[in-house]
Amino acid sequence: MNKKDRLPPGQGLVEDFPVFQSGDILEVDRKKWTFIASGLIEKPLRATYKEFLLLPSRELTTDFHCVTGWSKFDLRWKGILFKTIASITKPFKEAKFVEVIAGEGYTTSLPLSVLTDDDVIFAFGLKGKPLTREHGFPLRLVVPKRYAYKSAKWVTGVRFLKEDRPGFWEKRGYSNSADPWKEERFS
Ligand SMILES: Nc1nc2c(c(=O)[nH]1)N[C@H]1C(S)=C(S)[C@@H](COP(=O)(O)O)O[C@H]1N2
Ligand SMILES: [Mo]
Repeated sequence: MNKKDRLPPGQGLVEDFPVFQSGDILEVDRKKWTFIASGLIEKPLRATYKEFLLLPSRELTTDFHCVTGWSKFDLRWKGILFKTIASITKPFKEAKFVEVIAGEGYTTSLPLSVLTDDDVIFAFGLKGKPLTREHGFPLRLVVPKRYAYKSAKWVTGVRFLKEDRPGFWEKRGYSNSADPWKEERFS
């Protein structure tokens, strides 16, 4: 695909990788950090940083689109596919949505069917290096097909739910479906 076709409507390409969040850049101690998967799943999961890194990992190169209008191409992430977490935790049939829990009260939510796409990853590495603090160390979600407020930084866990629980920006007037190709910016 050529560069123009890869840019969703109303977006502008940037060369640097901006840092954006609602509050402060968090400083997370990886020795104290745990990842917790809970809710409507057969096998709840609790993993330390070391344990999380031992799960089967993948590298993926994807594009990133912020709702404020910038897009960044070809970010090379390393991490654990959401699909892998789903196969380990075995969501019940009733689990239709997932609330992603991040530091300092930031949450976002997505349908389980969106998260099990092949390009959705819990990233702990970027461009061959460990993820930096400002981009979400120790772990962030990356959902390339949605505006980046769905790509939560400083993730601590996921909750599998029957009904949707709109997150931080979704409650503040931003689109819950957040598809950049349909320019779903606001609700
Ligand atoms: N925890 C947390 N994650 C977050 C946000 C936030 O405010 N808090 N902002 C989102 C938004 S709006 C964007 S554009 C991306 C920015 O990611 P970056 O700083 O790695 O570029 O993070 C997303 N993830
Ligand atoms: Mo954003």
